[in-house]
Amino acid sequence: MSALLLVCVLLVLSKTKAIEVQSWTPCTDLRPLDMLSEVFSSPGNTFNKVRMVQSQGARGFRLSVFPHVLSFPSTRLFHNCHLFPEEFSIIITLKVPNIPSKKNEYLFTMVTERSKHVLLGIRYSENKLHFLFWSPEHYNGLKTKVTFRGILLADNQWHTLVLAVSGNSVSLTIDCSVPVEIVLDKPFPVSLNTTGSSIYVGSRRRRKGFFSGLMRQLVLLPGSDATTTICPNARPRLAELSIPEVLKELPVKTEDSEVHLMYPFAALPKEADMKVTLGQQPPCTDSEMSQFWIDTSLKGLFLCNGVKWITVLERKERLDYVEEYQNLATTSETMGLEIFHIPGVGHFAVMANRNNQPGSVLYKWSDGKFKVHQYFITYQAQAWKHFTIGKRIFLALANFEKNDDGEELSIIYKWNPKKGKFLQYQKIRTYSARDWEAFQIDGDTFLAVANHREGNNHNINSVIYKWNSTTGLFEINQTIPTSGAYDWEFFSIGPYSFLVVANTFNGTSTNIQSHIYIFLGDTFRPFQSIMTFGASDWEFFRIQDRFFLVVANSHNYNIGAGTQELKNSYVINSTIYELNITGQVFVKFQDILTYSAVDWEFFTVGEDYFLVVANSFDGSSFAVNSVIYRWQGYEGFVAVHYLPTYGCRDWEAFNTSSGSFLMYSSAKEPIARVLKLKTL
Ligand SMILES: *[C@@H]1O[C@H](CO)[C@@H](O)[C@H](O)[C@H]1NC(C)=O
Ligand SMILES: *[C@@H]1O[C@H](CO)[C@@H](O)[C@H](O)[C@H]1NC(C)=O
Ligand SMILES: *[C@@H]1O[C@H](CO)[C@@H](O)[C@H](O)[C@H]1NC(C)=O
Ligand SMILES: *[C@@H]1O[C@H](CO)[C@@H](O)[C@H](O)[C@H]1NC(C)=O
Ligand SMILES: *[C@@H]1O[C@H](CO)[C@@H](O)[C@H](O)[C@H]1NC(C)=O
Ligand SMILES: *[C@@H]1O[C@H](CO)[C@@H](O)[C@H](O)[C@H]1NC(C)=O
Ligand SMILES: *[C@@H]1O[C@H](CO)[C@@H](O)[C@H](O)[C@H]1NC(C)=O
Ligand SMILES: [Ca+2]
Ligand SMILES: [Ca+2]
Ligand SMILES: [Ca+2]
Repeated sequence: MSALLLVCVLLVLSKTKAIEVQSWTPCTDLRPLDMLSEVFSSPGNTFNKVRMVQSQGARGFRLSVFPHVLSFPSTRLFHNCHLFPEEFSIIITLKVPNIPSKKNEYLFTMVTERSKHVLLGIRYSENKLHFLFWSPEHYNGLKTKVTFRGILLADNQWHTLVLAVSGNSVSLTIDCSVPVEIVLDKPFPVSLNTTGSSIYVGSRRRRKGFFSGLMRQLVLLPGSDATTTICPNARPRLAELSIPEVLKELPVKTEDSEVHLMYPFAALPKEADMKVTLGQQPPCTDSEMSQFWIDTSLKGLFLCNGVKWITVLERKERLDYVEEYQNLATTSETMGLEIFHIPGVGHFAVMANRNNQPGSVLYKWSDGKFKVHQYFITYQAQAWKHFTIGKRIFLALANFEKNDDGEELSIIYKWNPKKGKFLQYQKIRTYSARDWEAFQIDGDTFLAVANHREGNNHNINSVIYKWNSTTGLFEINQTIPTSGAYDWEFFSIGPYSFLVVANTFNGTSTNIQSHIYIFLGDTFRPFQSIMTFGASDWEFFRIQDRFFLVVANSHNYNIGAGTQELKNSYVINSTIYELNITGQVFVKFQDILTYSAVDWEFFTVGEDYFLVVANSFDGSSFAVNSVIYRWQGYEGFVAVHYLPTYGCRDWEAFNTSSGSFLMYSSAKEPIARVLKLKTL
């Protein structure tokens, strides 16, 4: 027998053995078992009287229902075998206003369904806490009762208890303070059989002794003492190992901070009861307005706005909400926005301002805010593009109008590290330039300008420039005919390089083709044409091994040939395309209704992917919501946040050491806003 074969046989043998000897596998996974979540997600449970209450800055459930409703079979926790763990801890967070003397209330119990024996449980009274368990030596329902005295729980404050059991020791830790230990005569049973029992939350299966407070946490942690995990804690009274998702802090607007929310939370009472319905989707009409519904199967929380249920929280959600962080008064309305980082210097935002004087502004991020760093005289600036060549740092500016000398020039600026400023480097003749794109292919640096029109003629050439390292200047490399070009986007997939242009208008219509080019040999060649509607932006992004392009369609304007019927609409679809790799063609993936969309920005938070669209106009008003969409796999992108914006022009996402941010410019008011992404 070869050595390799021997190893295989041994592996097979030991595997067989492990299966046969059941006691080798623990009865539960050694992870926190959230009993409060379990009771709400138990199938068949119908709730209509559970209230979620927010009090002293935290939320809990008021369990005012019939006891048997708040239970679930123990097998849901102990699925491998039916023995309760020998060593464990129980973590409870609760708030009790008061309790009459002599009265006892149960926090939870494990009760056999047939004989109604309490196998294990915790109850408390005015100044005591009792831990009860069944000892197998006693056959008449006799229990061991471990009593902690001088425990004042009913003081209307949040408290977190950890009861830890190991062998002969039972210890109780309240609010992460010093544990109190009680040593038992006999150790906790090694084989407490849970077969045929259920866990009751807030009762011992009777109305008597029902828990009257708020419960926020109820967790069984098999195998260890949770205090080492959750203590010490900045908020010891709310120390948390695991709580139901819906109790986690909600984005309720508070009066004193500048938290700006996208949902109608502001009107909600802060310290008041909120009606919560669980189970199947209830109706949502005027009378359910401002009520919550917890979808226990999807573990989502929804708010009724009087018409339909709005998603407030979903289990998987990481991006929690977006809050206003900085309102930046700009000297004039702003078009394009570019954010970049200079190593060793810091983060910068440069904006294309409408007015020539004092012109466009470069801001530097310092002390957590953007502050003015440098002004540039610009002529209806449209966009900036940051790029580097080796250690050289550049900004390319697209000017839309002629300068005071009647010359129409766009400017490349270069960073001067000594002066800490950008200085003019090269002037390039452009035609109502809308955008610059910078990219590298095989070590060569290119710049592409989107020439929008010359006089009234929109059908002109846009130009690709190439860096000549001998002269240190950009020189014309290729011209490409465009129609009212608004944006260039470069992307690469594997070894292939692409450029896509957003063509807005050909002089009579916005319903025209925008083209994707592929770099083959030494030039860009047509790859694919896509029908667009006043296309103003393309954004390329990848999600795992999939490649997407999304177009911002801003305007559907067309005089029907023959009919002379005028189409003039801003509320139109913008479309996401996905590359079919075998077909080598982008195909429509998803339509998203937009309001004169002028920019898309793709960003990630943790493991989630997002798109934010700049909606700028609905046909009558510039006050329209821009929208954040989250990638939800086969469902595509789903709207998750609505952000009120005014004439929104450009979105950028960036990170600093203090977090993740979004920023947008407004073409209709002299204010740009920085939003902070709050994550769970
Ligand atoms: C637990 O009790 C059930 C029913 O009384 C019994 O069938 C089962 O064998 C017991 N399990 C253990 C591990 O003792
Ligand atoms: C770069 O500029 C020099 C000087 O004008 C010229 O001789 C050379 O051909 C240019 N190089 C390329 C690659 O065009
Ligand atoms: C454009 O650049 C490519 C790639 O560097 C080069 O091969 C080609 O000769 C250039 N064409 C012109 C017209 O300069
Ligand atoms: C512009 O596009 C429309 C629709 O594609 C077409 O009918 C029209 O002839 C084009 N006009 C010009 C000037 O190219
Ligand atoms: C947008 O696209 C959807 C789905 O393709 C379609 O049902 C809808 O009619 C489109 N809306 C407009 C305004 O084109
Ligand atoms: C991709 O293109 C190929 C070839 O045209 C086609 O057979 C295939 O069905 C396409 N796949 C998808 C997902 O559309
Ligand atoms: C910003 O940080 C988030 C969270 O760490 C990360 O997922 C994302 O990729 C970063 N984005 C950028 C633009 O660096
Ligand atoms: Ca671009
Ligand atoms: Ca974009
Ligand atoms: Ca952008």
